[in-house]
Amino acid sequence: MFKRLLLLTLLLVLLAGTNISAQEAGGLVITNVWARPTGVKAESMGDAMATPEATAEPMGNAGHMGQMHAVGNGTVSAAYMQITNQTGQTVRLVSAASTVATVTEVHEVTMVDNVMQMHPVEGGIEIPAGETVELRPGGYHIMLIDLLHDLYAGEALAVTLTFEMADGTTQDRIVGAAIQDEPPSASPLLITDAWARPTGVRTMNDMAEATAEPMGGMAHGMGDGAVSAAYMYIENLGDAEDRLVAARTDVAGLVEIHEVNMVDNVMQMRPVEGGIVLPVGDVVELRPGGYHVMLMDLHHDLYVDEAISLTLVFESGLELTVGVPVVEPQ
Ligand SMILES: [Cu+2]
Repeated sequence: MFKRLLLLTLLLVLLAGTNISAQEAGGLVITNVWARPTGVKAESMGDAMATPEATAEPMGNAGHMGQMHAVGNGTVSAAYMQITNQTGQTVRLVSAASTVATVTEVHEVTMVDNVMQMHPVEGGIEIPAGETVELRPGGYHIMLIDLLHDLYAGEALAVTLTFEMADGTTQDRIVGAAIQDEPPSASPLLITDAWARPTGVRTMNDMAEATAEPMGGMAHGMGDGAVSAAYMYIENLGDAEDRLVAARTDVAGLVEIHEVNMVDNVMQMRPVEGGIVLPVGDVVELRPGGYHVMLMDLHHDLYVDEAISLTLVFESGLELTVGVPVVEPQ
């Protein structure tokens, strides 16, 4: 009886909620999000960002500078990505925010008198309908100024992007940036709209009692045993079928590719035999109540505004590491 209760509880947690996706909205497709580690800043950031001259001058006004040094450690990093606009109207990336940095700005690098400078983009980055804008080293980037802690390769951070739509309204999108030294390499598989469920009860009041204690120890017999799940879209742009067969992350002791199905009128979830098939040209959705990447035996709680690094392993041998923001189901 108790065991059944646990199972139901787990399912409730995993079924509740869904997230708005670019594909569903026909909206903004944001991919290949990554950010520089800070540990080897001097070597990897390049002249524009690593040298004292570069970071001291162009970054902003006096008030901004004052703010910079009040809280964090003065270290900077930058996040990059590709944004494809499928909304049918021109949009602008007008601002960004991240909990890892005291100040987050939308920047560009320009040459002024043969000197590279970076500065906030006036009016934001314009993304015409149907086009892709790339944020990359030496060009547009999300500047993370005065970090609250160092960024290490193999981890991830969450960035909230605010877009201004043609009608003047704004739309926020939360993305995860994988922290790594190099840009993601081109891949036939496109991962978008990844998110993971927060753990702990503080974000899900109605499930407080149900999720409070027993899930882990009982279910898996190790660690504090909290569970979560990650969801996303995977589009196969290649010319061969592939399969998502496994995944791994530092934050979980056990990661499995799961599906939910009905057995004798009872919802159950279980590992997907042979992995999730990714047909050529198709977009496969991992979502609550369906396919998901099950994160078990978490080493620590997952909180909103953070992100985890998740490596997806495919049958073809391809491995993709993505940043997955922790987001409350909507
Ligand atoms: Cu599961």
